[in-house]
Formats: sequence, structure tokens, C-alpha cells
Amino acid sequence: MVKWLSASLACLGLSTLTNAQYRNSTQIGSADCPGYRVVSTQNRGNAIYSRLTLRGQPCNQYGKDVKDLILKVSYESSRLQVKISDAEKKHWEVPADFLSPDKKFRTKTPMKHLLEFTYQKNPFSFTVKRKDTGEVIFDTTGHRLVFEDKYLELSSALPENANIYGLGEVVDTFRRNPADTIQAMWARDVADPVRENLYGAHPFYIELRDGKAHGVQILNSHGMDVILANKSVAYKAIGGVLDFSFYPGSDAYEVINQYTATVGRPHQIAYWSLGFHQCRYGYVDIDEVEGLVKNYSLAMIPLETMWTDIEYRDMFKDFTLDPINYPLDRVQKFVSKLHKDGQQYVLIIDPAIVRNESYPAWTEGIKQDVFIKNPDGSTYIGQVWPGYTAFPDWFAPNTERWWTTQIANFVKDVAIDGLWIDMNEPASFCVGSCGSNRTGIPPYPWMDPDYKPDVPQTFPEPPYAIHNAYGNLSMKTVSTEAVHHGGLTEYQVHNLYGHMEAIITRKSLLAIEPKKRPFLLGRSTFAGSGAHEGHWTGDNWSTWEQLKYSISGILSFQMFGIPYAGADICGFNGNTTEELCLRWMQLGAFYPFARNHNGKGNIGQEPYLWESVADASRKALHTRYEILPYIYTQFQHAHELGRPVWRPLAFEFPKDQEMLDNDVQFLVGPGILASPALTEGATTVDAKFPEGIWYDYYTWSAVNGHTKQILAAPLNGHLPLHIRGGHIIPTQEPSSTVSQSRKNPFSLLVALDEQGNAEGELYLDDGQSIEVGKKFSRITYRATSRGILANGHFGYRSGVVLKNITILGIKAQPNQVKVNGHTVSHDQLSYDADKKTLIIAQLNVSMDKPLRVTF
Ligand SMILES: *[C@@H]1O[C@H](CO)[C@@H](O)[C@H](O)[C@H]1NC(C)=O
Ligand SMILES: *[C@@H]1O[C@H](CO)[C@@H](O)[C@H](O)[C@H]1NC(C)=O
Ligand SMILES: *[C@@H]1O[C@H](CO)[C@@H](O)[C@H](O)[C@H]1NC(C)=O
Ligand SMILES: *[C@@H]1O[C@H](CO)[C@@H](O)[C@H](O)[C@H]1NC(C)=O
Ligand SMILES: *[C@@H]1O[C@H](CO)[C@@H](O)[C@H](O)[C@H]1NC(C)=O
Ligand SMILES: *[C@@H]1O[C@H](CO)[C@@H](O)[C@H](O)[C@H]1NC(C)=O
Ligand SMILES: *[C@@H]1O[C@H](CO)[C@@H](O)[C@H](O)[C@H]1NC(C)=O
Ligand SMILES: *[C@@H]1O[C@H](CO)[C@@H](O)[C@H](O)[C@H]1NC(C)=O
Ligand SMILES: *[C@@H]1O[C@H](CO)[C@@H](O)[C@H](O)[C@H]1NC(C)=O
Ligand SMILES: CC(=O)N[C@H]1CO[C@H](CO)[C@@H](O)[C@@H]1O
Repeated sequence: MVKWLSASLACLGLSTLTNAQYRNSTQIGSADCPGYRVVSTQNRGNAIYSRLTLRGQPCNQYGKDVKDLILKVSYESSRLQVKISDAEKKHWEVPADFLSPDKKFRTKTPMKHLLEFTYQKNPFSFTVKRKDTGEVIFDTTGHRLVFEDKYLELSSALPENANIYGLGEVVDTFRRNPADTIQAMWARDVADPVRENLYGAHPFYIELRDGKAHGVQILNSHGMDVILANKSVAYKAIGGVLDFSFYPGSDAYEVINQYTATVGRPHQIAYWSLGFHQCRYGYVDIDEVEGLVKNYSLAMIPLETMWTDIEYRDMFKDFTLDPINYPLDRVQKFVSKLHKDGQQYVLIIDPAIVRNESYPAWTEGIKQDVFIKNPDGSTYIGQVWPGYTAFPDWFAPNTERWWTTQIANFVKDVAIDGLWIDMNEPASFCVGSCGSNRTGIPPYPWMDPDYKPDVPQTFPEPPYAIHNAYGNLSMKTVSTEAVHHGGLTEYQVHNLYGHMEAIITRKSLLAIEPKKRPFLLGRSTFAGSGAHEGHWTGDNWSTWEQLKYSISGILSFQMFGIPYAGADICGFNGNTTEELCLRWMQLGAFYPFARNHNGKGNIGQEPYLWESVADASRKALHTRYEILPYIYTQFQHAHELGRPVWRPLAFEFPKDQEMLDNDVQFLVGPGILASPALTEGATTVDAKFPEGIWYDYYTWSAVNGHTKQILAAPLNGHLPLHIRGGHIIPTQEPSSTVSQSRKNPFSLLVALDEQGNAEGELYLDDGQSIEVGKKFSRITYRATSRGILANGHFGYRSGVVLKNITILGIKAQPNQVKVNGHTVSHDQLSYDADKKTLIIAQLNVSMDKPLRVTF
């Protein structure tokens, strides 16, 4: 939820700087720096080590030049790593166990055959070249390497008007402006402004060049700027080492496969998490929450999971219930009823722990020494919802056990199904420390403008000011001087805070329920966070602009390996309108993570509040639940190969110029194209169709590829969806919950391509076990002019039958259709010669066995 108003900044006499102002105030000047030269090189195993030394007088531009460096170049299975570090002194690096590499990853071709590293000795520079096309994808020639204690800089040439995607977290177009992008990496709690640094740090991009893709990542948790301008990409970090990884692709999905193999595969999701979620900040009591679940059911809109924001807590303290508005017995009764009805309950927690001697999370935390400290060793105090708070230090040895105990004690009382970890940039309402002796509850919710810290405030800013839009790095977060276990400073590890909370919280949930897939949604993310959690794009306003940007936000998180992502449907801050909420429900029904979430004090936006929105929501969610088996299969591909669940058209059709910056349409998996209405008053959508043949999901009429079409998108209609020729979509009749839907009959929607062929896959398991062993099914469907075959591994007993097969684009009516050798009677067949569709209905064949349909 939103947590900072510009008014509060103004009352402190502070303002945020625009990128343009920064550009004026920041010198970009490595030209006077001497650079380095190579003095020796050794090959050791699969790696090359070189020693570099400063070429001339230090420039000491933003600190002190490091004299000697080590360059390590190694070809690993999923990447080419180029790492430059200080030869004498160890600088802070992200520890290897913060990532979760896929140890089973194997490439067909060794990395050495895909990429070539070459360097020039004096001045030192390097290039990375694709071996297949000879294309140079990274070239630092002419750009001086700067390596200082608090400033590192390296740049590479880019082509004119390069196609760059990624570098987040940000609210921006999906394709970044190659001529004018300054992306700061500094986790920040703010209400989603456009083109500024946000909650998470993902210095990873994919570039499309001539239809091929490659990826470049820098692994460094310090604050940094990544700048696209002047036909180059520049990295300016305020500490650490230069640890680059190059991913050759050669298509974007292979890049993401290689990237997620390096940083961590998306976790396997619980099937129920694909249902529809409802939340808001400001549900005053359990009666309201109960009423809401009831109203969903009266309106016959599927509700899978109910959420509650911070108001369920006793004075906003984690792991407590408000005894008046959310009394334990009532909450317990509510949760058991939800579970009985096949629904779930998720609650929010924040990392900050209020200082209160009668609060066990605090007293135990102090006893076990789990909190971040001031440089003098006292407990660091900031301010979050419950008042003056300490912040768990995820590096401290007892923190995991302490945190697990707090969660376990709470879950014993309230059987929640998952956790939502918010405010973990970490957010704090003071500018730096609030003063180490502070207790009690300051004026709520915003900071007391008269407050004076009881310790002198120093905000040592590094000499190079990254483009953190709050200005000072300690603004609205924990001070950069605060100390973590082992002497680490917030300055070094700030960007890892939310990621570490996710790692530890997932472990806590697994310690409590070792066999079930945990549900975790987090705000501040880092490379590899998708292995532990999903993500929502944070707090914005109920605006049309934000509706549109939600698409690029979700697409970029697919690249970052966090496919379970969604935006607050109908918007968080401010009042929605009926029309905006309707369009948002239509689009949001297809978000990988679909949750309606609202801020406090706004008009209600539950979809049943307007008949028109209720109707649109029923229609859209009916379709979502119908294609759940297909969506779940996409998540399995994400888990195994990093494959995005939502696919950008640019990645799917990289040779099609028209698609390179299309971020108003997207594909769900490889086979379904969505063309949402995103503007006020629209009744139609201008849709672009890439190559191939596309069938309207609802009417089955065919649209040729390489065309533009004006699609009808009336408010009382459906979100325009098209099935791509060549794809087979397994569907299931929807019910009001996911568990009920999973018991219903399947159907197959077979969309033939121009040659009359189609393929599809279905992955099934129990949807909740951590270890499924052999109890899964992976069914491959293949359709040709002669019939349809389903084969594969059938290890999961769904107990469900296949009912209908609908074939789109079938040129002639077959004389006879046999299913598993039995002739299908004529009244089970209906052929439409105009639309070229054939329905084979009323089948009753098991989904758990191979299938053979012959024409
Ligand atoms: C940047 O500097 C130029 C020249 O000094 C000035 O004209 C311009 O107003 C400045 N822009 C901003 C945004 O401060
Ligand atoms: C781009 O190049 C111009 C001219 O050399 C320079 O003034 C400007 O600072 C550069 N911009 C960036 C972002 O590096
Ligand atoms: C549920 O619907 C009833 C009847 O329309 C309405 O009075 C009530 O406020 C609704 N409750 C919630 C929590 O939305
Ligand atoms: C500490 O918590 C108790 C119990 O919730 C509350 O009554 C008390 O006011 C709190 N003390 C402070 C100093 O906030
Ligand atoms: C903070 O509290 C400690 C112990 O109560 C005391 O010694 C110290 O002087 C206090 N510091 C300030 C700045 O008030
Ligand atoms: C940053 O900190 C410095 C020094 O404490 C202070 O003078 C300046 O006003 C701060 N700037 C912002 C934007 O907070
Ligand atoms: C939203 O609507 C409510 C009720 O009409 C009103 O009190 C509130 O000021 C509105 N909020 C905004 C941000 O306009
Ligand atoms: C199956 O086909 C029949 C006949 O066309 C149709 O009435 C029914 O709605 C279809 N069911 C599904 C789940 O597609
Ligand atoms: C479907 O087949 C099963 C046995 O394979 C049988 O028990 C059931 O009655 C059949 N259902 C229909 C609707 O034909
Ligand atoms: C993407 C988007 O709509 N961002 C908006 C979030 O809200 C702020 C206002 O606080 C707008 O300035 C942004 O444009």
C-alpha cells in the first residue's frame, strides 16, 4: 500500500529531483581517467585470469582509483561470465547462495561455441561476439574502465536505436528508450511514478538484433545507474565488483532460460493461486470481510482467495490480531469456512518490528540479536505502521529461526494459506534513523513534522549520486550507514533486503508445512527472487495510463524470472470509475496473478458493485478458469525453463518490426493473443495480427496474419482473444473455485495452422505437493489432417474425462471419426462448412490415458 505522500516530503523541505535536473547535476566524465592495461594472463581450466593495472595517474573521480585488478573470464554452462575485481581488497559481492542456479541445466552447445571473448591490452577493453553471426554484442572499446572504492564505470557500444528490454523495476514502455533512459537501481517505496527507480533492482536486459536475442546482466547489490544514451549502455555503480554475465540466446526465451538457470528458476506455483483474489486496504472488520466473500458468491463471481491488509493487526503489529475488529475466534471461524468452501486466506506482514517490551517478536528479537544496528552497536530504529520499529537483519545467524517461530506461532492460531511481504525495500518513514531511544507510537500515519532525532543525523552520500529519485539514499528507508551482521552496511546490501526476506520467509513456510508449495508475494525483488515468490507491481492510481503500463510491468517481470506477477486490478490509490474498473477486470482476469486491490478511503471497487462490471468479470473470469489447465502448463514451463507465461509480441516475432514496441497486446503462453481495450470511451480495439492465422476465441472466425483489424470491444462483451493457428489449448469447464473446476470435464480446442497441423501440451499434477515424484502427467497433443494423437507420461490420476474436441480451420468434413478405435456417432459430430469448424461432442474418454482420434 502507499506509504508516502509528496506532501510529507514537502513538509520536510525536501523534494524529489527529475531525471533532467539530475542530468544537469551529474557529470558523466570518465574521459580523464587513465583506464587499465593488461600485465599478465593465465589460462586455468575453463577460465582466463588477467591482471590489470592502472595506466597512468589516478583520476580519483568519485573516490580512490584501485591500482590493480583481476579479470576473470569463464565459460559456464548457462553464461559467459566476465568479472573484474580488486586484486588486493575484497569488495562486497552478492553471495553465491543468494542465487538458486539450476544445476541440471545443460546446453546443447557449449558456451565456448556460442560466444567469443576477446580483449585489447592497452588500454584494456573487451568485446563479446556471437559465434553464429559474428555480431559483436558488447564492446567497451573507447570507453575507459573506472574502478574506485565507491565508483565503478564500464560502458559498451550499442547499435543506433537498439531494441532493449528490461532494466527494472520501472513503470515504462516495455521497450526502453535507447536514447534517453537512466535507470537507477535502488529499492524504493513510492507510488509507481513513471521512469523512476522503484521497489526492485534488476539490472538485466535483453537486446533484439536482427531477429536474434542476447542478454546482459550485472550482478551487484550496490546502488547503480544503468544509462542508455549516445548509442551506448553505461553502468555506474557505487561499489562492489563488475560481474557481468552474457547470455547468447539465440531467441529471447533461450536467453531467459539461460538467465533463470543462473539466478534461479521460478518456483512451482500452487494451482489454487491461479484463481481470482480480492483485497483492499481498509476492510474495517471481519464482518466486512465475511460480507464480501458472501457478496462475491451472491454475484456468482468466482473468488478463490480473500486477503486482508494491515488493519487485521493489533496496532499494526505483525503476528497479532486486532482483538476488537478481528477477534481470534471469529477469524478462525471465517478461515475454516473459507477452507470448507475451497477458498484461501492470505495476510500481509511487514519486516519492521515495533519496539514494545510486551511484544514477543520484539523481546525475542532483542534476545536473539536479530535486528539491524547503528554504527555504535545500538538497535537501529526507524518508523513503520506500528510506530518506532527495528528491522530484521536477514544476515544475522538467529534471524531465520526467530522469524520462523513468529510465523509458526501465528499460523497455529490462524491457518493462513500464504503471506504477502510488503514494505521490504525496506520502507521507513523517517529519513534515516529516527533516533535510537525512540519508543511508542508517533503521530500516525505520517511522520511528525516537528520530530527531532535524538542522535545526530548524518547521511553520508557517495561522491557519485545515482539517480535515486528521492535524492539521498537514506530517504524513506533504512540509513545507508546502518550495520548488518558481519559489519555489512545497508549501503552495500540495501537492494537485497526484500530478496533475503523472501528466501527466509519461504524457508519458514516450508518449515511449518514441508510438503506444500508455499504462497508468497513480495514487493522488493532482486535477481532470482522468482525462485521464492511472486510479485505485484505496487501501488498506483486508478488511472487509464496505469492500466496500460500494467502490461509492460508484467512482461518485464516475465524476463526477470518472476512470471507470477500482476498489478492491482482497478488501481490502488484514488477512485476508480465504473468503466475503468470494468476494463481492468477484463484485462486483469488474464494477469498471471489476478487480484483486485484497493487503497484506503477510496470508493469500493469489488467487481460486484456495478452490474456492468460484475457481468464483464463473470465473462472474463469464466474464460480464465476455462483455460486454467493451459495457464498452469505455462507455469510448469516457466518453472523448468524460465519460459514466460505472458509473452511479449517482440519476443515471439522478433523479425516483425511492427511488434518490437507493441506493449498493448500480448500472448498468454504461445497460443493465445490478447488485445485489450485500454482507453476511456473505447468500443473497439485496433489490433495488429502477426504472421499466421488467428481464430477468435468466442466466435471461432479466422483472421489472417500480417493484418490490422478493428475489433469490437463493447463494454458488455469480452476481452478480444485469439487462438493462434498451430496450437492446441486444453480447457476445462469452469466452476466457482479452482478445486471444483479441476473436477470438471476437459475439452480440446484445436486451432489448425495453414498446413492443417497443431500441437499442444498439458501438464497436470496435484497442484500443491513440493515433491510430485512420478505423479504428474505431461501430455503432448498433435493434430494433422489424419487425426489427433495424445501421448506422453500419464502419472497423475485426474479422474476426469475429455468431453469435446473442437477443431478450427478444418477444410472438409471427415467421412468418419474414430476415437480410440470406436466410431463416433453422427449426432456427436457437427461441422460448420462456413467457419470450417468441427465439434466432436459428448465424448467420455479418460484424460489419464493416451488418445487417438482418426479421421
Ligand atoms: C540544465 O542546465 C541548463 C544550462 O545550464 C539550463 O538551461 C536548464 O534549465 C537546466 N535544466 C534543468 C532541468 O535544471
Ligand atoms: C552524450 O554525449 C554528449 C556529447 O558528447 C554528452 O554531452 C552527454 O553527456 C552524453 N550523454 C550521456 C547520458 O552520456
Ligand atoms: C454486500 O452486499 C450488500 C447488499 O448489496 C451490501 O449492503 C453490503 O454493503 C455488501 N458488503 C460488502 C462488504 O461489500
Ligand atoms: C505496547 O503494546 C501494548 C499491548 O499492545 C500496548 O498496550 C502498549 O501501549 C504498547 N506500548 C507502547 C509504548 O507502544
Ligand atoms: C539513550 O538511552 C541511553 C540508555 O537509556 C542513554 O544512556 C543515552 O544517553 C540516551 N541517548 C540519548 C541521545 O538520549
Ligand atoms: C541530502 O543530505 C544532505 C546532507 O545531509 C542535505 O543537505 C540535503 O538536503 C539532502 N538532500 C535531500 C534531497 O534530501
Ligand atoms: C473518492 O471518493 C470519495 C467519496 O466520493 C471522496 O470522499 C474522495 O475524496 C475521493 N478521492 C479522491 C482521491 O478523489
Ligand atoms: C461441447 O459441445 C456441445 C455441443 O456442441 C456444447 O453444447 C457444449 O457446450 C460443449 N462443451 C464444452 C465444455 O465445450
Ligand atoms: C463414462 O464412462 C464411464 C466408464 O468409463 C461410465 O461409468 C460413465 O457412465 C460414462 N458416462 C457417460 C456420461 O457416458
Ligand atoms: C503508471 C502510472 O500511472 N503512474 C502514475 C502513478 O501515480 C503518480 C501520481 O502519484 C503519477 O504521476 C504516475 O504517472
